[in-house]
Amino acid sequence: MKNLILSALFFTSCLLVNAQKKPNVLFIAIDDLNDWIEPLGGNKQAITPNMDKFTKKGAMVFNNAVCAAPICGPSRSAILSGFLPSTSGVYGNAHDMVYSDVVKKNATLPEYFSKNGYYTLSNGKIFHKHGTKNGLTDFGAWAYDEFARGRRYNNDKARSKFLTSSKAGIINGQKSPDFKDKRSKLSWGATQDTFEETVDYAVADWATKQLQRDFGQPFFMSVGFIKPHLPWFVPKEFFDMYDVNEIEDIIIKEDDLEDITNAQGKQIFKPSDEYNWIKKHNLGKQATRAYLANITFVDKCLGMVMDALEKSGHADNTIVMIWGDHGWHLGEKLRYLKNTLWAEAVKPPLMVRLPGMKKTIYCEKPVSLLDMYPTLVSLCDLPKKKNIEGHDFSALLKNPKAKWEYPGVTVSTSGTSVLTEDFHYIQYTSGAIELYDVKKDPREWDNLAKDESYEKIISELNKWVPKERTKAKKEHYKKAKNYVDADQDPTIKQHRKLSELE
Ligand SMILES: [Ca+2]
Repeated sequence: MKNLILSALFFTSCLLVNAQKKPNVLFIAIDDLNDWIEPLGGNKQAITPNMDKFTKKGAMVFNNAVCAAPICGPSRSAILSGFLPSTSGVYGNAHDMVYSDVVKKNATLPEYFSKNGYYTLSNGKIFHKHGTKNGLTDFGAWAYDEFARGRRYNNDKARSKFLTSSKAGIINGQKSPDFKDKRSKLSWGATQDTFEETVDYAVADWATKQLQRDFGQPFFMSVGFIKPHLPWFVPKEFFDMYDVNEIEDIIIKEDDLEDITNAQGKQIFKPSDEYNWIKKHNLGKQATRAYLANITFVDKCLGMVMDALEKSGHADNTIVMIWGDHGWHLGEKLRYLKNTLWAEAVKPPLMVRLPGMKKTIYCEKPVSLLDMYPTLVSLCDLPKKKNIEGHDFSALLKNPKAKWEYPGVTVSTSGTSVLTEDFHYIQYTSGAIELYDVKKDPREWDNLAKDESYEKIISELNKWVPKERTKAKKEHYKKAKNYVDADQDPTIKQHRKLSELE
């Protein structure tokens, strides 16, 4: 009998050891971060020592990663649901993924990990907004076993002092009378806050504490930073790291938009209001410096989390994925902000560390953030998730030159972008197209779409453009907004039972 008990104990402990062998996942989102980081070199002046340290210690950096959508809500909805906007109908920030027909039936990424033996927890912005709870924005609390609601979103005290009447065009506390578009949040300045008083510090601090826990099972931890999202207000120390007079000008081709025309030959894009405003007041260097200061700030937050991981007992058994939800224009294509199908907006950073990686490895293959879901499922040896649309890139993590037959596809309300290692093709729903030879023309200045010698290439790339576009459900978003508390929304709480999700 004693032997039987001992055998049973031995068997149980073996099971536990096996269960513990599954790697943990640390899933880190950085809002509106483009390639201005040391590992990607998009702006050589960027000071990001922690991202540099992270990759040099061992990580794969994807030079040609794309987002599934070039704006926060739909990009994150695609990453977490596993469906392109054209399938889910989530194209804009006003479309809540929980009302999408396919999302209703399928487990999101954290829910799938929860269903398969992981403890899931989150803080900060990972999902886009899904209602509020006690006045705090609810970034997908319903999808996690544990969700930490930190400080109020956008509560920096100096910022609230600056932004009393309007968020538009405020520079260092002074509102520009020439900036008419009140919808824009393009504004910046150094705050009097200490680093420890910021929202992102609170999220990083939370993560450092969680990493000291023993969960008794593998964990899936999401950490979402809101910088460098607008408005660009961070503590003064980060602005002080960049001398505005030393900031290099962004290289811009003033007639860049003239070769993007419709069937009648009419130019379809104009310089944006923000671009004209910055140009008129000669604020280009200031804007660049502000974005850089915000990146250096978030890099410090990231460093806190990575240092805590190193010191924890989890470092040797944790997969780290760091991603931006889309890119950002700072003058290129004569505009600021995001939500375009050009390279600046569709190419976010993606860096992945697997335990055992010892150096920076670059991969040129055009993977999508949509691919993170099936890749993590594969790396953690969970049952293959059915239905979702991304592709498992775990083979690339072992060999960056492994076979990869997919282009990076990005879908927006206005069209589709298809990126390969050689070409960038854009097809607008209006019918206008663009084609760039990214090896010869990395700034994507010369649109080759009307050159007949590229007809065959265009027809090949065209095959990747989704032919059907599921319609967005705007009416459902209005309904969601009427619920003050996310817990009271029956679509979210009562209808999302893990056992009923595929
Ligand atoms: Ca051009």
